Amino acid sequence: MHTTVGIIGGGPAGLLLARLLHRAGVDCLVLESRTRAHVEQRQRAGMLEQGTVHALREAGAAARLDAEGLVHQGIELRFEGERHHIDFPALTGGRTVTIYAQTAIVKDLVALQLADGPPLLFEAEALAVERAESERPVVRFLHQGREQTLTCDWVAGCDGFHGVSRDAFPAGASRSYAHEYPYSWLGILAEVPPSCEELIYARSERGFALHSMRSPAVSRLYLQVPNGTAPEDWPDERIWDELDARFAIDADWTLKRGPVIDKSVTVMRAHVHEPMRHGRLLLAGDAAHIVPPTGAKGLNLAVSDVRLLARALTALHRTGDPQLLDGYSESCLYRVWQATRFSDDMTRMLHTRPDGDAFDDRMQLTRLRRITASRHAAAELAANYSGLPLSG
Ligand code: RFL
Ligand code: PHB
Repeated sequence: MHTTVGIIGGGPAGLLLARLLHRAGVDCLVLESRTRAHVEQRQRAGMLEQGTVHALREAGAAARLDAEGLVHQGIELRFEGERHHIDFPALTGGRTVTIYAQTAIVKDLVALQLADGPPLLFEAEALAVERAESERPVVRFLHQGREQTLTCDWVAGCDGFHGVSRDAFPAGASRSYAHEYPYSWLGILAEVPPSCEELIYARSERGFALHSMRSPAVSRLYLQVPNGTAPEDWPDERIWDELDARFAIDADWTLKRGPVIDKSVTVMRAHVHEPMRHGRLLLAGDAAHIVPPTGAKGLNLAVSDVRLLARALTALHRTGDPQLLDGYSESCLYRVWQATRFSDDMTRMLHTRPDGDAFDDRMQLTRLRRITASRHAAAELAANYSGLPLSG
């Protein structure tokens, strides 16, 4: 088997890259280790920057997003019994964000790809990328019980944090920066209309809570919990009581309760792998970097990586000019580090540390007060949250 660009991973990064390359006339093939049902149901992100929406439109994959996506004008910060609206359009010169589930993006992209290509193989697990330094890198993979090889001109490692692409970087050719936070998120999906119009980021002495949504009928909520927490430790009643306590404000407001249809725990970590290219192997999305979800950046970074990668591979294919590809890693990493910094700031400002003291509490509140009191500080948050421009 041979293809121009072998794509490992059929998550948002791999699927969108395949779509963009296919439309530009660049031959490619996607290997996804899991089943279609699994990738379409994995509960994850929901907040899209304007640039992400634009990229999905450019890829011809935004028909349902345009019909069903919920456009938000900002977020709400809650602390000390008060609510504060951060108005994105007013602070950023008109930018907004859109709520649309990652599961829906994946379903839309899978449907397009199965309808008119490029090829997408489910239950095809990449085992290793070999000869990345050569002109003809090879992906060894397991499909239908047989080990097979895919020879490529280029390999795109879009196989997420637990994938195998990163392993093809020889020791000494790369460096990883990692941080694990001393808390996790318990996330639930509930069949109940959201109790708010915009996302609520709440800081309380009991810990962080986030109210998000998936549609006018489905709410998505998160609670900060200790590392090592099992979802079974939290019966539904306990979750709703704790959310009530953390979202409590002095004004009249109630959190609507409903049937919980999904419950899971996510560890909070940051991880950046540098560089994002080794020879003819290029990493994109979670395969190269993970940020804590408090800044809602992971999916958006995956999309901005593949926009740059599709552009670079298309330029090479059309004109033979490798300049964009040579600059790929550096162009991505500026934005990756800025998003990591922003996500880290949001995380530290809103979560209580298990070993925190009264001074830490005051510093968090002082940071929050600065944002709600200063237009300049609020504009900094709004610009980062709604998305930095693609380059620089
Ligand atoms: P994915 O989605 O992990 O996809 C990688 C794919 O590769 C496959 N794979 C392999 N395939 C073949 N061979 C192998 N050896 C393979 N190994 C793995 C996997 O099965 C999978 O299908 O990575 P990708 O495409 O880079 O996309 C990244 C995003 O999924 C991720 O960054 C976001 O979900 C992060 N995130 C959020 N991002 C946002 O921008 N906004 C948000 O609001 C947001 N909220 C979140 C989040 C992530 C969360 N969790 C669960 C970590 C909320 C949560 C709770
Ligand atoms: C989500 O809707 O899942 C979501 C939204 C914002 C975040 C994290 C997760 O910061």
